Amino acid sequence: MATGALQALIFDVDGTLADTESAHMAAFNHAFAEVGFDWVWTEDVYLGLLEISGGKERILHYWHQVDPNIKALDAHALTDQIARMHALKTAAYEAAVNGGAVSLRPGVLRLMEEALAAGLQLSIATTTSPANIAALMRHAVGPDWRLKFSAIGDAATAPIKKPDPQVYLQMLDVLKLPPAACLAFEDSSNGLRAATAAGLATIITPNPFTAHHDFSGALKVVPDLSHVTLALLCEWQNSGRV
Ligand code: XBP
Ligand code: MG
Repeated sequence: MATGALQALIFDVDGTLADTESAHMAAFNHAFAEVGFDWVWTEDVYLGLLEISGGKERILHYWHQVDPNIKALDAHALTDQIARMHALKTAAYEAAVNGGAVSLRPGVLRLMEEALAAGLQLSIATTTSPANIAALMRHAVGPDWRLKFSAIGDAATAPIKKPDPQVYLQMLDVLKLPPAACLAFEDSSNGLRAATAAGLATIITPNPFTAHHDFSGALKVVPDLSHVTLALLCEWQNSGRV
């Protein structure tokens, strides 16, 4: 049983379920120090780098920006070095999350529980690594967090990152639902473009790292989900159809 036409909610992770990017930024900087690189990503630098989805992709993008000699590096050695840095970063991020550095944004857990109680399906569509999702959800929801989700798409399932719609198209396929029966929740313009390209109406909850992004085409932009109920989502979804 679901509420009228709305049958599933599909959530982005970073910046939507939780304000994670400060913890990601700190973890990147930890990894750079671990490998002896004198790189330090400040908030200003990271704000710009967030235009690039995916941690490994972001490191490579930055490396091209700061080191003209990168072209001379052996491609395999470069890939290995980035993989090593990203593994150190992911371990540091997990430790930070397990230490309580990140909590779910207002209204997220209540809306999820309300949706499940009404018979809707829940899904996750993110560009982040599976280990990061598990750390966040285990800490915020508990060891059985996966039982709440019918479909989980991430960097391992969808290597073509947002704004490409791959991860959202995967989720619609697994949910066996048309886009019109779902709503997506995002925080960034890359995320909005990915969800929209998959045909999904999208609710945006900006955060300090994405407040300047262009959210035209979103169904709704709200500060957070603290006042968003299932009834309101159905109202917005129906108004979006008009
Ligand atoms: C946002 C991202 C991720 C994170 C870092 O993901 O772009 O890359 O910044 O995570 P989302 P990784 O789609 O959830 O907003 O280092 O694991 O890539
Ligand atoms: Mg996001």
